[in-house]
Amino acid sequence: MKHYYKYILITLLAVMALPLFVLADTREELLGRILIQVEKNGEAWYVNPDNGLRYFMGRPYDAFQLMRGFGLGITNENLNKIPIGLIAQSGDDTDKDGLVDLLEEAIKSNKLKIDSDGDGYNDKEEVLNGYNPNGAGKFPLMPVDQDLINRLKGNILLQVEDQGQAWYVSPVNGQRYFLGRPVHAFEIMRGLGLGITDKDLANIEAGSL
Ligand SMILES: [Ca+2]
Ligand SMILES: [Ca+2]
Ligand SMILES: [Ca+2]
Repeated sequence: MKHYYKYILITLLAVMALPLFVLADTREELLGRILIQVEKNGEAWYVNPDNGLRYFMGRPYDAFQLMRGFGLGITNENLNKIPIGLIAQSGDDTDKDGLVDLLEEAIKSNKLKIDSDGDGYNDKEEVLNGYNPNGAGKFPLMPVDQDLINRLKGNILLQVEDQGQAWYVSPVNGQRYFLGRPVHAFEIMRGLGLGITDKDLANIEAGSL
C-alpha cells in the first residue's frame, strides 16, 4: 500500500508544477489530441497536453507504452468523478454484453453476466446511460466533477490504488476511455483521432522521450 502514496504525491507535485512549465505554441484545441497524418500513411501523434509537444505513436504496442508513459496517477475516488466513454474494443467478451472482460474487471461489473445487478438493464446499456451496472444509482459513482475533468482532459490516467489500469480522457467530450491492451490504444487512435494535414502538423514541435 505504502508506495501508492509516493505516486499520489508525485502526481500532486506534478499538477502543482504545471503552471510553471512553458507551453509550446500549440493551438489549444489540439492539446491532448491524437493526430492522424491523413496525407501520409495515417501515422499517429499524441499531443502531450502538459507541454504541447507531439510524440510519435508508432505501432500499437509503442502507442500503448507511450500513452502509459505519460500517465498520471489518480485515486479511485477522483477517477469515479469522470464519466466513461465507450468505443468498440477488441478482446474477450465472455458474457457478450458488449463490454470486454478487461473493462468489466476495471469497473468491477460481472464479466460472466450480461446484467450484473439483475435490474433488467444490461451492463453496456447502464454504462452508456450513466447508471451503475453493479447496483442502484448513477455511474460514475461520485458526482461528475467538471473542474477535475477540465484539468485532466487529454491526459492518460493510471489507477494507482488498483492495478494500474489506464484511461485516456478525451479532450473533446471529457469522457475516459479504457486502455487495457495495446490494441485498445490503436482503437482509440482510430476512433478518437483527428485528421491533420502535414502543413498543420509541421507547426507543432515534436518532442522526444
Ligand atoms: Ca462482457
Ligand atoms: Ca457483464
Ligand atoms: Ca443492470
